[in-house]
Amino acid sequence: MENKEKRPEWAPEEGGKGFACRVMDGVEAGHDGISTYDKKRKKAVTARFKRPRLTPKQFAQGVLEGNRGILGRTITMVESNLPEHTAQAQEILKELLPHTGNSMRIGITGVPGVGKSTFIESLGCYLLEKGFKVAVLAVDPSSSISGGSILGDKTRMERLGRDERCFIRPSPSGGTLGGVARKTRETMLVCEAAGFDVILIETVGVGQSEITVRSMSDFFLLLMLAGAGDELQGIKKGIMELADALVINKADGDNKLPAEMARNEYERAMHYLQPSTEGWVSHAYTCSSTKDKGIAEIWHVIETFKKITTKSGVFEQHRKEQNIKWVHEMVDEHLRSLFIKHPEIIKVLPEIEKDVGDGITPAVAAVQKLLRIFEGSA
Ligand SMILES: Nc1nc2c(ncn2[C@@H]2O[C@H](COP(=O)(O)OP(=O)(O)OP(=O)(O)O)[C@@H](O)[C@H]2O)c(=O)[nH]1
Ligand SMILES: [Mg+2]
Repeated sequence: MENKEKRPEWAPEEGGKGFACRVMDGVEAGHDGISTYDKKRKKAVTARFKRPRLTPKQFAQGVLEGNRGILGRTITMVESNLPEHTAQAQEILKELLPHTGNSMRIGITGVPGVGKSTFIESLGCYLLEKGFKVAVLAVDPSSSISGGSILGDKTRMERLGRDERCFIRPSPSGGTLGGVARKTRETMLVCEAAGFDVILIETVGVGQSEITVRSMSDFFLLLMLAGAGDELQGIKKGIMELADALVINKADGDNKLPAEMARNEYERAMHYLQPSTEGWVSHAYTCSSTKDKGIAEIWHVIETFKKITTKSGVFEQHRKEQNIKWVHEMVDEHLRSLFIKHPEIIKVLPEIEKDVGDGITPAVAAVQKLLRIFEGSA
């Protein structure tokens, strides 16, 4: 830096060159946090505090020690789409993997407004009181558009959000459901390594996302409402068959009796369904998430489930199968993305689609042609 010395205005005239005080030009950056105009870049700049770069081992160490800042940074890396972040996240996960698997993973689904977030708040607070550490995650495939509905939930889950022993993470946004699922799964593993005992995963039950969340949870809970028909709730038999427990929420006030009646009805209907988990009979319950009623009973059901399935080996078997299925899903996702992004495919696909649509080319022939193009130049 050029050392331009200036005499300060208040220097005595007689001080001459030998005056001991010199004023130097300031550094042209907002190093004090106040933005300064950068002449070269022609814009205001604010110097940022640079966080020290950590190695994957240091990240893993921080997570294992329960450092929340590092936990957040690790999850941000897991959720990033930048190749260098993905590579680093994998390194960290490798370090963390031996410390994962010690939580109870609970998936919670139901139609919008059924009370999933409120239920999570109530159950979460109950678990904190019992001394558990709780992490709340979400899978919301629409969040790429809306920015993540659980963000609003953070204010809804007010009691939980305030507690140090609870960690709430909104749904990762962007990409396909497969991409969102991968990020949530890995986030779940990071949370386990950080010592969270219970992971609650919220997803809205109106599409594919509940099947995805089912495939990453040990216990799957379906929240329902009394009085609304099955069709109205968008609940298909298939979803009921995925559930390890069916809970009629909002069983309070005038709704208490209808909720009890709905419970009886569903209890009967469940006799005819395939059990979701081998050796476990799913039942229907009622609860009020706003009044914290029935929550302890549901936790007792979950604990009993864990005991029974651990004893029979189904618990471990499930997780193994889920991991293997996950590998297959990721391979599918990767191959599909290679295919869709292939320059030759991009070129020919619209025309082939048009021919299939117009009935000129049979679908099978179109697939064969596409695959030949893909394999030929892949
Ligand atoms: N009376 C009563 N109201 C409830 C209960 N649980 C939730 N609610 C209310 O139902 C509304 C929706 O609750 P949420 O928890 O946001 O529902 P959600 O299923 O998470 O909704 P989405 O995230 O939008 O899918 C809120 O106004 C809650 O206060 C309950 O047990 N009793
Ligand atoms: Mg919600």
